[in-house]
Amino acid sequence: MPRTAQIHRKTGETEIRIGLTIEGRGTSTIATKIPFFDHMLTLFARHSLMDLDVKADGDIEVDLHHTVEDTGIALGQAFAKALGDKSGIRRYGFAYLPMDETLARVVVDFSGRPFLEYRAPQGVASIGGFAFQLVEEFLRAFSVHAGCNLHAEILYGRDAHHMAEAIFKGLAKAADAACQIDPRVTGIPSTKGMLTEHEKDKPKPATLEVEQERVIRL
Ligand SMILES: [Mn+2]
Repeated sequence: MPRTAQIHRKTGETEIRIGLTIEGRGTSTIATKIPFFDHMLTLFARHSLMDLDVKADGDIEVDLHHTVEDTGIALGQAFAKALGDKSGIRRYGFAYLPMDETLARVVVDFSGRPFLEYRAPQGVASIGGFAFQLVEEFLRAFSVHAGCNLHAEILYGRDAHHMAEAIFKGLAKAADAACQIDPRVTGIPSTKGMLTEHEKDKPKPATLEVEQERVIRL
């Protein structure tokens, strides 16, 4: 049975609808009103070979930040829901992703323990109005809500478009590998016996960070 999830998330700033099918073909319908972000999510679907529909209606007249972050939250929630208790998955995935002069490395563990380690050059130019910083905001929101440990690095690169694209494609390849069912895996691939987040195990820093972001928004 294909692993799928539908997410509908509505706040005063954004309304996001996501449909995700892990056993997909890489097809997508993406409409976020942010052309570069549509480009990134389209290629995420294409290279993860998952099917992805995203409709985001956000307050882009204020800034692109809310729409990008909230789409990251909703996509993370879609992964968490579609993966369920994660029985039989490979759990870990990684990719080196070249894009002309840029090389990105993305490593993911769907551990239930959210953590983002992000390393990219400072002061990277905006991409047609899309601040490069938004890539990190998206990844943080995704990792917190998917419950994954995510390491995303630009090993080297110069072009902002290539650096963003290499990260999204790398995330696609790493997530695809990690979400695959390995027939040799019996049950949940953890010696703890669980990979889903329990209330008492919720990492305080990540939770606080999200709450702080909400406050800053006000
Ligand atoms: Mn491109």
